[in-house]
Amino acid sequence: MNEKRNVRVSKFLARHLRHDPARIGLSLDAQGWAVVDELLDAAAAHGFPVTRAELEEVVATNDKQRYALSEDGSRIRANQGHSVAVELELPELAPPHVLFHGTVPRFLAAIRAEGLRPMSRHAVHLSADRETATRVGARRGRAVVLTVAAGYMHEQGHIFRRSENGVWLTAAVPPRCLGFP
Ligand code: HQG
Repeated sequence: MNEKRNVRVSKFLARHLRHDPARIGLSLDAQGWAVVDELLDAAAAHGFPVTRAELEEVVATNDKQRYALSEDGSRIRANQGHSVAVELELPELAPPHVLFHGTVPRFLAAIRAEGLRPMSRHAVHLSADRETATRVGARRGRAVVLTVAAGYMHEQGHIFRRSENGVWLTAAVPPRCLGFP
C-alpha cells in the first residue's frame, strides 16, 4: 500500500472510530471497540472498500499508533482522540514532573484566561516531550509550546492517564499550572 492510500485509510478509521461511527452504521462498544468484520462490511457498503490486510498494515505502520487491534484480531479501536462517548478504561498514572502542550498564538489569550480545556475531545492532550508538542501545535500554524506542571497537578489531585500510544490525558489544566514561553 502506498503512503497516500495508508493516510486515506487512517483518516477513514479516525473519522469512524473516533467521531462518527453512525455515518456508516457502525457501532462501538462502551470501550470504543468495533468488530473488524462489521467495519470492513460497513466501509465497503459506503463506497470505501478496505481489505483486512490494508487495515492491519495501517494499524502496524501508523505514525502515531492511533489504532489497536484486540489480541485475537477480531476488534479494533482508536487509542485516543475520541469525540464520541467511550470509556477507554485506562488506569490512572502518576505523570512526569513536566508535560508539554503545543498550540498556536491565536489561542493564547483564551488559554491564559481559562487554562487548557478539552474542546471537542474528551480530555486535554499533553505530550511527554517538547518535540512532539511542537508537531502537535504546528498542525495549526506557528507552534507555541506550553509547559504543564503535571507533577504538581497530580499532587493536587488531578487525574492523569496515558493512552496506548503515549499521549497523556487529563480533564483540564488551570492557568496557574501552565508555563508560557
Ligand atoms: C486549544 C492529534 C482556546 C488547544 C495531535 C488546541 C494530538 C484552547 C485546540 C491530538 C483552549 C484543541 C490532540 C482554551 C485548549 N481556549 N483554545 N481554553 N484550551 N485550546 O485537536 O492538543 O492526529 O482537540 O491548544 O497530534 O491540538 O488526532 O487538541 O490547539 O495528539 O491522532 O484547542 O490530536 O493527534 O485541538 O491535539 P485538538 P490538540 P491525531
